[in-house]
Amino acid sequence: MMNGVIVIGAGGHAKVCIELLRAMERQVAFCIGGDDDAGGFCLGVPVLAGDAHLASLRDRGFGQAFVAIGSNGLRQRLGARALALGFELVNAISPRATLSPTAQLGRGVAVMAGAIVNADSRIADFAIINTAASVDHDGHIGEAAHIAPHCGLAGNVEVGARSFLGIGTKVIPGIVIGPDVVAGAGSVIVSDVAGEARIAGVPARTLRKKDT
Ligand code: JB3
Repeated sequence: MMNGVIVIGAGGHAKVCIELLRAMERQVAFCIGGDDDAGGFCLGVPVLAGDAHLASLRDRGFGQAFVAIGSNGLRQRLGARALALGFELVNAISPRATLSPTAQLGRGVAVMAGAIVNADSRIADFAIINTAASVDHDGHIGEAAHIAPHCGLAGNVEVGARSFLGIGTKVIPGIVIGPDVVAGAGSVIVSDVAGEARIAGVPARTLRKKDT
């Protein structure tokens, strides 16, 4: 098997994840950008334009991939596509993150510098625990959810699949946030949140159902 990781995505999030992988002593062989990506390089990694390259790279013997795209829905779809092609999805974990020994991580998970994942938490496939965010004990972060930098989740908080908690969001203990929720920067969430809601404020209030 060719030993370089294939990073899917070639933008700002990919830069961060490439550095996480390098900090884990992993080599990144190629980035795959969108069909209209200009190609070139992403932090020195050659960029191929278009996901059609995934199958040929797999055929050439590359077996490990990481999806580094901030869009939660697209990251989830591309993760499923990579798995279907036979790629193993690795995790990108900063050596400066703090992971409890009882925390369980899925596949294709990113945990950035300064982030903390505490006891008995479960982080599902393709989730992002971004810079200096914290998930406290018994937290459950759903598939392809994104906990943005400096978020603070108290104990027993559940975040649904593909939900996005914007930078600096705080969540009190025991709150359940449904799937496909968007919480604006600095939200303070003190009550459960229905799926697809868009919320913001202190305390956070529903702005409107997420645009369909
Ligand atoms: O907020 C923080 C700390 N980071 C953000 C991150 C989580 O999400 C960051 O600031 C951005 O808001 C976003 O990062 P991302 O996804 O890298 O955004 P951008 O810099 O716009 O790059 C998007 C990348 O996805 C580009 O390289 C596109 O070519 C690529 N892309 C778009 N559609 C795709 C596709 N790549 C593949 N392989 N397939 C696609 O369908």
